[in-house]
Amino acid sequence: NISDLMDDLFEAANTKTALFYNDVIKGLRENPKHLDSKYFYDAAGDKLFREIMNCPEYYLTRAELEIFSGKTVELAAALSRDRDSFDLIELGAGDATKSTYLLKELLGQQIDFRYIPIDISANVIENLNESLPKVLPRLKLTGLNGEYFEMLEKATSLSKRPKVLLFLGSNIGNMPVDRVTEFCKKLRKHLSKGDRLLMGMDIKKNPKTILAAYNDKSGITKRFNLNLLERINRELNSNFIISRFDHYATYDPESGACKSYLISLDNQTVQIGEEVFHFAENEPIFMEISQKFSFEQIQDLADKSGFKFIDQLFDSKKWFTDVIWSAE
Ligand code: AVJ
Repeated sequence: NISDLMDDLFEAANTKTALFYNDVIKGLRENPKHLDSKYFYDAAGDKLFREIMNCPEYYLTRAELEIFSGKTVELAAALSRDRDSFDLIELGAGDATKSTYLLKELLGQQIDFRYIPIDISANVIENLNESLPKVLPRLKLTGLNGEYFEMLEKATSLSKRPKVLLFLGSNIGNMPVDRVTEFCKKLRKHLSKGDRLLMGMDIKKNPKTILAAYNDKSGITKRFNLNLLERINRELNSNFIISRFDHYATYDPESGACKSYLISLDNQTVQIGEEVFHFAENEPIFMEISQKFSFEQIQDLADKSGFKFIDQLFDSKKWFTDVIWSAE
């Protein structure tokens, strides 16, 4: 009945808010303070990220789009070779602009597959359920809203067909570099031998090009970062004064780590629920890492996490790569 359904919905929403609250409190109690970049993506954050993708400095999306629009046939071949049917599972699907090229090509070739986009944003999945059937009426589609591995297990419980995992947009770069191998090993564990992984990775390049992508002139990346403080204000009953924080991005060409921080512009206290936090003048909150990879690092990652190299595609500038690996 309706009232039970409402109770369930409220409970789910409350659990989500409680997890968000706990992560925020925990991160801000630590030294150095940090917040988890997975919380960037509420409705406002999704919109700001779409604006980032249109920034002239943010080359990543355009480079990967060039691969997906220009090398669709090669991609489709590498993924569908030697199999009759499969599930095409996308981690962090976003608006699926890039994958839509691939979906169209696979449908055109009459290949038997189901598209299973997974996204942490409920918003994103609702939009895909709405928009994809309009452009691709023959597409078999099951959207899943939640955390990658929980939803990956759910996808496995729904079907036993071979899997192709898409993990695009250099989302892998959002993990601390020491956890990237662990993450790929975990992906491997959720796959069977011969299943495939198509992963978008940003390549080390001129440090100025990289830094500019995370420090755009129009200040959208700054608003994107500050939106997390606004989201905390909106959802967790807090009183951040947004103008008292500034965005700071760095890139270390040695390690390939591009990091962003919010810097407290003065001595201040902020109340979040029952908790009070002190921010010293110039104290940073670490917000996000966007790791860049060398070719050696990429091959090393495949070897260490149980994958075999199948193919690798590039944009014309060789700034970005989509690697295709097979589970060993
Ligand atoms: C969505 C994780 C790929 O790290 O490049 C863009 C997020 N942050 N600008 C990235 C982001 C700031 C983006 N990823």
